[in-house]
Amino acid sequence: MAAGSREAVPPGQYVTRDFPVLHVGGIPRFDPQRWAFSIFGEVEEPVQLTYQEFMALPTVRVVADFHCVTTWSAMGIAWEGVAFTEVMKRVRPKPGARFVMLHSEGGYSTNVPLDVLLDEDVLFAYRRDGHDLEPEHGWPLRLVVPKRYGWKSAKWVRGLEFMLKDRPGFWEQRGYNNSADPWQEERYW
Ligand SMILES: Nc1nc2c(c(=O)[nH]1)N[C@H]1C(S)=C(S)[C@@H](COP(=O)(O)O)O[C@H]1N2
Ligand SMILES: [Mo]
Repeated sequence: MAAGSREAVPPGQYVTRDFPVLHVGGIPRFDPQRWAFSIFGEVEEPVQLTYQEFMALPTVRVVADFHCVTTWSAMGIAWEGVAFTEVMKRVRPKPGARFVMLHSEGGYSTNVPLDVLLDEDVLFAYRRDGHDLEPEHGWPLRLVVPKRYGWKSAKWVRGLEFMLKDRPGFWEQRGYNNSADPWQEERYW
């Protein structure tokens, strides 16, 4: 580390130089012909985007740290993809639909309040540090929510469900904290 540079990590985290792989289950196979991104639940009109349509959306680049609840932090990752706010331009949630469930290939899910997702650093990423995401890191598309622990950053994401009431996702049902702010050490219930 260069003299004078200090990386700020949340309490209880250590900095790792590499980017570990962490998930439950296998790595799904990607078929661009069958892949679709679905927006459903409490919306005025459900939306489906094909892979081509999703890839045609305007792109952003976000540099952010990534904190896993198992205590590793990967610093300064450069993500490229589509801003959550960009996707929101195509959705009309019903009044009061303030919660979102992210759905991934293979049944993984995680819940995040809509106001957290509307942060400008939240994106659907398909590139990292100048190359396409590797299959194990979520190719062809993953969510990235830098201000929450890593389990909210759903890999192989395929859909957004809008909800009137909050509902726990995969890890949230298994004792992980609903809010998951690393700076508050919101790890488990
Ligand atoms: N679909 C899916 N996404 C997932 C997970 C998972 O098990 N399945 N694990 C989460 C957890 S706990 C972390 S820390 C990050 C890890 O991302 P990485 O494997 O790219 O480092 O992915 C998150 N996204
Ligand atoms: Mo994690």
